[in-house]
Amino acid sequence: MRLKTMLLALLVSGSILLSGCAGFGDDSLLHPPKTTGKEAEIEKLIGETAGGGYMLKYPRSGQYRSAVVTEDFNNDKKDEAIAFYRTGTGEPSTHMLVMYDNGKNWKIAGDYETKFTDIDRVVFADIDLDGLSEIFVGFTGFTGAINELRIFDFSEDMSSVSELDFSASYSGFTADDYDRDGASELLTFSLKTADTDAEARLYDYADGALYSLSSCEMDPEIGRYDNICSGRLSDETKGVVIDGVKDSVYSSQVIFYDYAEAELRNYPYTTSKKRNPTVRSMKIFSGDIDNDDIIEIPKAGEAPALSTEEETVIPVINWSTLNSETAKLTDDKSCLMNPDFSYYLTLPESFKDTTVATLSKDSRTLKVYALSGDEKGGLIFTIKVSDVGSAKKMSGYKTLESYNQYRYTYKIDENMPIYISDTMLKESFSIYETSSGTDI
Ligand SMILES: [Ca+2]
Ligand SMILES: [Ca+2]
Ligand SMILES: [Ca+2]
Ligand SMILES: [Ca+2]
Repeated sequence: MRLKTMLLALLVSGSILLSGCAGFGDDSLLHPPKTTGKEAEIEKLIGETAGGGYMLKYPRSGQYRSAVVTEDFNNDKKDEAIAFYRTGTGEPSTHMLVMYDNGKNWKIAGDYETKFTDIDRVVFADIDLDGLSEIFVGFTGFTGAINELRIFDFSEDMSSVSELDFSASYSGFTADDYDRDGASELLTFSLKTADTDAEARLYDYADGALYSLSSCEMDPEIGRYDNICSGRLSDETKGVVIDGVKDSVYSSQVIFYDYAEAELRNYPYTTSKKRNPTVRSMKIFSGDIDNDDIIEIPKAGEAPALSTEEETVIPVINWSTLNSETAKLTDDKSCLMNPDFSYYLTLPESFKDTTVATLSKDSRTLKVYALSGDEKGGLIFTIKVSDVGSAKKMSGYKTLESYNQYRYTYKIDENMPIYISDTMLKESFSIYETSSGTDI
């Protein structure tokens, strides 16, 4: 079984999926290639408005990565368009141009100008429940150190756009219905800096303005958020899982609105005084690994401390889901992960607590041994990754799969102390798409 969908699912699971989104390709040119129809009209309007040289700007993160996003915001079967560009002449500035189709021509609904040099991300969500998505734009500088969020709203006839009286600095943000009232809320996250506390904050909307509904502490030790995954944590609860890193050690924080207590919570940081059970040295990110629309969080099992020079003992990764009532993680699926070569093995029941796995220094060889007390016992099987086309003989190894430039092979030891068949091993093996550590 090949699970290509695993990280694809991870990458989109947090996004608010609006249909009909389209981009203009990946060029970042002063003068994009001439196009036809709607795109040409939009392009012409951008050119006329920018006047002279301009450079399209592409959001760095998030679901929408195009410099021009077309989307039907008010469901009237006509798209509206949002374009980002930077002027190259005089005092440089970044523009967000919002355009609408009045039935005859494309017109400007708004031209927002800022000194920020780049766009971090764009999110669309309906926070006032009028059926029309608001535009959430995160602006950022060259270094990406400062991100500032602004929100824009179309007028009812789509002919103008106004900015809400709101701004927030953030390290990450998402929008979804986190409190089960049908409307989206805004959720922002901040890393600890000299000026800011590490916190998550949920903003709700009332009487034309956003207000802070609830906030919770986040782990101030975390230096970077590598993966932000917004979506369903359980059947009832939506939330966000944030995988962060500090000194090459990864951990997850699960932010959700506690419906009963009416407050934002962070599992495990503010709900448990114990060590974060999601701490792991392997670069593995949370995501919906089994496509059931619920986010799983990787929890590293305890690996026996064996003295091995050539090999590193790797822990079993228990993919878990949050029970928001008890604020505990429930283990769903136990795997051995090899993130360097994007595969995992689902362990048979008979291997739990009876085996230990190691990876070679170059991660190409994974070995599973029986546990003998606290020591490494007999070898059960080996998985080796070689380059496709490599002339090196892999004596005794059988092929599991070839994928991209790699061939995945295995050898079951003839003296295996715990039984595994070729079929069992093949069925337990899955390849997944490599994650680059992008957030949603
Ligand atoms: Ca429309
Ligand atoms: Ca709205
Ligand atoms: Ca809501
Ligand atoms: Ca899932």
